[in-house]
Amino acid sequence: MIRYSANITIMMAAARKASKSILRDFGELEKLQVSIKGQNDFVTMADIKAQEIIHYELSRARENYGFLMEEGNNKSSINDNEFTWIIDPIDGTLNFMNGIPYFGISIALNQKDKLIAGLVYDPVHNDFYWAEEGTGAYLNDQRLRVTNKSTLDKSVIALGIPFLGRGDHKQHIRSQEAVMSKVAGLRRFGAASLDLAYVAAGKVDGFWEYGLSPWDVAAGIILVKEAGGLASGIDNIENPLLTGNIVAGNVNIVKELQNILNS
Ligand code: 2AM
Ligand code: CA
Repeated sequence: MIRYSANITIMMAAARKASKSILRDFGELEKLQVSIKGQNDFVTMADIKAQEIIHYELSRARENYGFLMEEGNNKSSINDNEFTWIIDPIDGTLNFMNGIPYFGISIALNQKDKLIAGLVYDPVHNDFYWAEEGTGAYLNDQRLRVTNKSTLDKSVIALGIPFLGRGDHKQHIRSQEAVMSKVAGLRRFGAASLDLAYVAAGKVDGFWEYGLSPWDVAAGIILVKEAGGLASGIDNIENPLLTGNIVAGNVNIVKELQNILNS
């Protein structure tokens, strides 16, 4: 029987509360009960409501912790407080909006210059992917390990694709073409935090994406590390939490992907 720490228990409770509101809204979107015109506002409200619930629950449980969150302008930096929650209330908003059941609630806890806990909750499947520094990574109460593939040819690699003119599309096409010829398969799921949780769980062998935000990757980074993998910068020196450029997987897969992406 797994013992959940106080922090993990608080994070799970906050995510579960928020998920009630998120799933109610997802049900409306799935049943197409939201007009196309009103969809953006509806989804923005769903994001804000979920974030408010998480913010309320976490501040009630822990005083004087900072918050770095996707919605709104009240973003503190991770250097403002000893402890900072890093939150994405709905990661994979475009999927959520389109009735595609692949999105997550991402909550991480940073202490000074390191991540000490992370949770990615997949509310549709009621799956908690969570990790704590030095304790390992888990899916509900099952211990997780990244896969042990030594080469790319049998690997399934998740990726992010730039959208709406953001990012370098030409460079992405070159990278994707180079990786595509060497792997068993590429997957674009559309929620970076859950993609990283899938790496930790060994559902995919690796993941890369450029230009993400701290709340997309924070929980996933500690999940992958505690599952025995690497979550690094694409150029290997940069900190993916700060730059948003991330490659993850076991050490062999990360090295191979870095070689291709940097050449
Ligand atoms: P979000 O859903 O919280 O915005 C995947 O590429 C990542 O980019 C997701 O984690 C997603 O986080 C973010 N993203 C923002 N806008 C996007 C869009 N239009 N399409 C796909 N991903 C988007
Ligand atoms: Ca996000």
